[in-house]
Amino acid sequence: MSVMDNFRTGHIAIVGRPNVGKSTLLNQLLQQKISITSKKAQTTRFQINGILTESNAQYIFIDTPGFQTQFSSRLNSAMNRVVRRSMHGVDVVLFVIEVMLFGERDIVAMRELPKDIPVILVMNKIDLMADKNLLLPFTQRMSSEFDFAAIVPVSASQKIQLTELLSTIYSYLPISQPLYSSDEITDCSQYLIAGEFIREKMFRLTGDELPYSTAVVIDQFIDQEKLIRIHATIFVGKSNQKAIIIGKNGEKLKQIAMKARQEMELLFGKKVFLQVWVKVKRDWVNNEAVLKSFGYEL
Ligand SMILES: Nc1nc2c(ncn2[C@@H]2O[C@H](COP(=O)(O)OP(=O)(O)OP(=O)(O)O)[C@@H](O)[C@H]2O)c(=O)[nH]1
Ligand SMILES: [Mg+2]
Repeated sequence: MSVMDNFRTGHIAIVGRPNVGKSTLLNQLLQQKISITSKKAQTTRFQINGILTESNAQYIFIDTPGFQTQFSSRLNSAMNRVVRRSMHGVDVVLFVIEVMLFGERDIVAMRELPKDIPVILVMNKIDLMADKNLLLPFTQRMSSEFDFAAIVPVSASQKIQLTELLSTIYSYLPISQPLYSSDEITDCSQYLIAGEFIREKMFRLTGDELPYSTAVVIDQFIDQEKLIRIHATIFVGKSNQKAIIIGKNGEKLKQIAMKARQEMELLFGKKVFLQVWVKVKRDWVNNEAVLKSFGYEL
């Protein structure tokens, strides 16, 4: 019997309420940034797939938007549909929470968990725990909340216990040949990732001034031999938000575009020429036509 006969491959959905560190976990497991992260809740909007291939297994991770419980725009309902759909047909679900913080919004997200697929509880951000003695009672409490297949405390950002998490996931993966070649990191389009990288830089460089209601549309994506040409438009809800993004003498927008371009070049392995515009589109989070143009199924 060869090694390949024992090879395991499976799909793993990463779910949980906003801001628990799902995307950070994905990036750290892959050791490559493909999913955007921020201090703000509701950062991830689309399903982002990341592929990790090791000598004995291929893990296909599905990062999802944080499960929305607080606001009820059409965008939020569309994001929740993305989460629900992502759990269909996977081999394992990672339900991520912040250690010691298990609240109403986690409970609402937990109700969505499948009963017929192994669910691993990932208690993230253990680096923030002052008193490690509290871990055991918290773990015991969590094991009474749901029939978890396993419970693993980790710190995604500090890379604590990620190897343990991987070997726990491994034990639930089916024996199967890899579906992707070992150098593939994501099957998401560069088009989608380019838009996400711009959105992340916008979050980071505008601080708290900018509300959640911004979106990025890629108008043009031309992949040439040595260069990718990208034209993008940032949509905001109000004209004062447009001013915040553009900044004094256009400096802020220049910074956003420069930083996004640098990360794209790193991931795409090519030079990128990026031009970004800002436009006002009122209440787009409830606009069916706009949401459809962003690729949501309504
Ligand atoms: N201290 C600490 N912070 C973390 C850890 N993991 C993630 N974070 C931080 O938590 C915040 C949210 O992280 P994200 O990865 O964007 O969270 P998310 O669950 O993907 O959020 P949504 O996409 O909005 O649902 C960021 O500021 C991260 O730096 C961790 O292990 N320890
Ligand atoms: Mg995220």
